[in-house]
Amino acid sequence: MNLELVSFAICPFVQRAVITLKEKKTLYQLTYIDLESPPVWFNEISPFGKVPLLKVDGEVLFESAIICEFLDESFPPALHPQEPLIRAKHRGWIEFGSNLLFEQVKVVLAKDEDEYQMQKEALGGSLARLSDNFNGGPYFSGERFALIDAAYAPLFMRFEILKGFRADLADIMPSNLAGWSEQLLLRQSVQESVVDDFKEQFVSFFGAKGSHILVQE
Ligand SMILES: N[C@@H](CCC(=O)N[C@@H](CS)C(=O)NCC(=O)O)C(=O)O
Repeated sequence: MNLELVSFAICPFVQRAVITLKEKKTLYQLTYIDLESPPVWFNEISPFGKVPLLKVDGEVLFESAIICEFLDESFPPALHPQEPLIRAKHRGWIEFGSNLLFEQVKVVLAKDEDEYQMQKEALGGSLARLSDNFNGGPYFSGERFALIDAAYAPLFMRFEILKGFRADLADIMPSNLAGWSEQLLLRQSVQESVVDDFKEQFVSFFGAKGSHILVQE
């Protein structure tokens, strides 16, 4: 199978697919595009105009959750739980994780302190809800790394970077999630899932958009 993942270097949804590919030790090609000025070919094949896309022998898949499930069904080891009820619950919490990523971006994009505090509170509320439903450790469902772990690692990686700019963010990270984050960020597939200068690219991208917390005044 010929796999080509269409990527934007700092996209957390792309990162989920990269982690999954690395867990599977599958060969793939990465094609980076500039999302601010996407090439014509990309707009022609991306139904929502979003990354990631996975080209499979020329066929196009879109949406990170669908891409990750396709990879999981196509290459061993299986990462999604086998039991339908548990798998359905994981799918729900993966979707919750997508929402958390959007809430995290709102924190980053806040233009002033008031907006930052408001968005931080919203993100904190969602993290608290996740925390109440996290009975795992070291990973979401215990000892085995699952697809849901690949879905949450990008959130925690960005959270660590942001904490370097605003230490007060640590206050909204519940301790059980902090332990989960630590485990995920130690994992090889996660560490190798981003470009070497990820932090610089992340800070520069959102800094240019006027991020209150990233731009040193
Ligand atoms: N629901 C999508 C979200 C993907 C997404 O929002 N990608 C962003 C980059 S991180 C994007 O391509 N944005 C371009 C746009 O919205 O025009 C998924 O899970 O794949």
